[in-house]
Amino acid sequence: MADKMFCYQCEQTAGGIGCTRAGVCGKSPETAALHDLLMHTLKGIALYAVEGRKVGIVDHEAAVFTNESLFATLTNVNFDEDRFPPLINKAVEYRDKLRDRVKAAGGKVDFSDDAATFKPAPDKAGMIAQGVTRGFKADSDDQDIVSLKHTLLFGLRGVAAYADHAHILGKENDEIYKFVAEGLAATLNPSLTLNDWIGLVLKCGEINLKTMELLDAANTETYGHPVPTKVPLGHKAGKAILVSGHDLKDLEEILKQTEGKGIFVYTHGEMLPTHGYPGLKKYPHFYGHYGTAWQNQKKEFAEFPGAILMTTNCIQKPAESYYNNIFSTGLVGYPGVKYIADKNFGPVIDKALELPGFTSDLNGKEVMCGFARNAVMSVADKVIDAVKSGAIKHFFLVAGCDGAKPGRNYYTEFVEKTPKDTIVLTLACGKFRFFDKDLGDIGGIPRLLDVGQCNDAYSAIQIAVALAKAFNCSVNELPLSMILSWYEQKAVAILLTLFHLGIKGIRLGPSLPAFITPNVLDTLVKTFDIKPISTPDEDLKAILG
Ligand code: SF4
Ligand code: SF3
Repeated sequence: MADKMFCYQCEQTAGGIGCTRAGVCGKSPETAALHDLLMHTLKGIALYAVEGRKVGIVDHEAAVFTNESLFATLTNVNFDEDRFPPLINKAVEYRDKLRDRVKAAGGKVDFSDDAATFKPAPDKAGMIAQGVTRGFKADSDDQDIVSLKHTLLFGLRGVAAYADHAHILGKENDEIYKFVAEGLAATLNPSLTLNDWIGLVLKCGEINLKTMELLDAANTETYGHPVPTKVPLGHKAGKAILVSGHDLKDLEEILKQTEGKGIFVYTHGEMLPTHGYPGLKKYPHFYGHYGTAWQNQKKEFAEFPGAILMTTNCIQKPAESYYNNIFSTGLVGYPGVKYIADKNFGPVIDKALELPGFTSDLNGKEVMCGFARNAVMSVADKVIDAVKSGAIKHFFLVAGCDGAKPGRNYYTEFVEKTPKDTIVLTLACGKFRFFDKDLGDIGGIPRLLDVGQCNDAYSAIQIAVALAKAFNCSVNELPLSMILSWYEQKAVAILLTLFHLGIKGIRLGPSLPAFITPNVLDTLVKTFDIKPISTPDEDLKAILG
């Protein structure tokens, strides 16, 4: 049977090769085709954006639009096919306007690439047909080049996501826009060599570091530096709203708009670390955390007695029982899920008031969050002394995405088995495999430190850099091992940043990306000593000796 689509951007891709009938994530072939056509059009914009800069033309709006559109095609963000035709038309409009400006300024515009010239079909069905022939399978050169090209494209989706978060909080860096355009345009250049591609992929890691630094500044300048904070996992009797995803501004809006309404606000998934921000934790009705990682949402959301808001990834097809209670905003979309475009969350609030809410208090467990770079560095002397005295023997960064595969139990077991004289730093939704475990402390320093969301990877990097500085060595020489889990494209961007920083010996799981060819993997192994995870016992033995 002919393939209906091709997507292999995430860890759960079908058979470890590619989704060809429908996405394991639930993405339909039609939505996949529209994602592909939008991506294709963004490459067209990029060609003119790169040429425009040579003649002094920078289209800021088109650059912001490009990042938003890239974010919309990230795994588990937008499954709503009706949202894409307007985006594709808008992209073509940006492309053609930019072409005319570049032409008027004397720049090069005579591109014959289809991405630079194609005309969108007048309707959704026609666009789907156009997208089918313009997807990832259309790249047909050397397989290793295709592998690196797609690594770049997926890395750019991650960069775009982080840049979009920063932009929402008013922080931008033109260098990011410039590179996103250069990277997208490069994918249309058939004369680039394998070495050029390796350079571009590493440069993507460098730009992602700058992007994450920008996002860190956006978050901390807006909401203050996170402080260690106890977060209840129970609930309060009363009406309830659950906020999921990664967007701090949306959460703040919900908190503001629910003030005095008798509604408690709970976090879900990657929103857990937001409890540590002074600018958010000040709201008395910002109560606790509910549920675990994204892949458990069908069960957990069905049991939540209030309204639910998805601000970014990862949304899954809602079950009938809560279809009417879930809302999306920003770039998130799911067919039939009510979309809030204007950040007036009145409909979410009305729904929360209409639903029963929790009928009694539940004093459940508590977990700690807020160990971002500022909090950890404020006790740096204590940490350094503990390392010098031998009280802390090793640090593990067990970080990254969660997912549905049973093999992800590795991370739970790994953390459970870490010796008592070691510290576990964690970030992103993979932490839900072990976030509520009581690992104790070492001289008052908790053994499990939650650095934040995947969006806070910069914070973990800064902690590692500070430790290396204190011990006058490189990060690779620290008693620090990185045990990473990946799922979507933000994790790809972070991995490229770690390569850019020259970090060696990363253990990656639960499986390696399908878009990495054996030759590219071989280069990564030789250069960065990257390894797949094996078993917790074997890996701990290999690390600790
Ligand atoms: Fe498949 Fe992942 Fe693509 Fe979804 S995002 S279609 S699961 S590869
Ligand atoms: Fe998780 Fe989707 Fe990647 Fe932010 S919420 S880490 S998977």
